[in-house]
Amino acid sequence: MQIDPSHPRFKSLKIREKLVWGIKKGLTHPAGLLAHGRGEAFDYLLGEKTHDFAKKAIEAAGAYLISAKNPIISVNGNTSALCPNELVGLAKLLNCKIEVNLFHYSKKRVVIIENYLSRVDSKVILRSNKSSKIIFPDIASWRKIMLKEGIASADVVFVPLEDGDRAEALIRLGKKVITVDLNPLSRTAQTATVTIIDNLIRLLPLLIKKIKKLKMVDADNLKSLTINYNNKTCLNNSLKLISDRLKKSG
Ligand code: PTJ
Repeated sequence: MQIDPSHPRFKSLKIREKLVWGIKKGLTHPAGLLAHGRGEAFDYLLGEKTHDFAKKAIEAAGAYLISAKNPIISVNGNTSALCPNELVGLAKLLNCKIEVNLFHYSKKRVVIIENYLSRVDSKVILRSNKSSKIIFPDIASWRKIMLKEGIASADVVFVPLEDGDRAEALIRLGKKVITVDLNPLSRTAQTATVTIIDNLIRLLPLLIKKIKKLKMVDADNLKSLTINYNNKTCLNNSLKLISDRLKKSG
């Protein structure tokens, strides 16, 4: 659909179109539109801005990712369609791999997403047909399939738009989980080590910029950024912001 750039919701409409395109190409699952709609609703309540609590989370996320021995980026049909260049850019910056891990699993869609991201840079894509798979039985969805050289052996997992079940399982396995979720009440948001409450599209360029800066910081200072970070405070601050905005408009 042709969208007039002067439309007041131009940006938001463009993003929707990208996901619709993602469905046509077989990257995104139709349920991805529902997930996106939920995200949009929370983004609206948050004023479609990157707030201080998100900036704090971005800093902690950067510190965890740089300090990690074996970080990994886990992507799904929404994130791959929305931000392919930024996800690959982040992987290159961190010298880590991207693993496709799907809720609505199909082998075909995994390969379509791997091929799509490989067009940006194939070196950072962990290919499912070249890595052995590990099944984590205590995850009640197809997200239980993980690659041995990827999520299974990672110490820090960056997993935007996650579902709560796997976030909990990854934490139980002793991994640090960094997620992106516009809904501060979701089980993922409440469970993760670091929850960035912001739109993936807005925050990825900020995370990349922050990591470039944090690369100059020594290990002790990176450690104190992670130790001093309080995810609960960030979640509470986001809820307070939503509540204040609602009160003001009432
Ligand atoms: O490609 P698949 O099969 O792995 O499926 C991916 C989806 C996203 C459909 C699947 O993981 C799913 O159903 O996710 P949920 O449980 O609906 O959770 C998605 C969360 O992401 C919701 O809490 C939304 O608020 C949030 N969200 C959606 N779009 C964005 C977002 N958060 C940040 N930025 C967004 N652009």
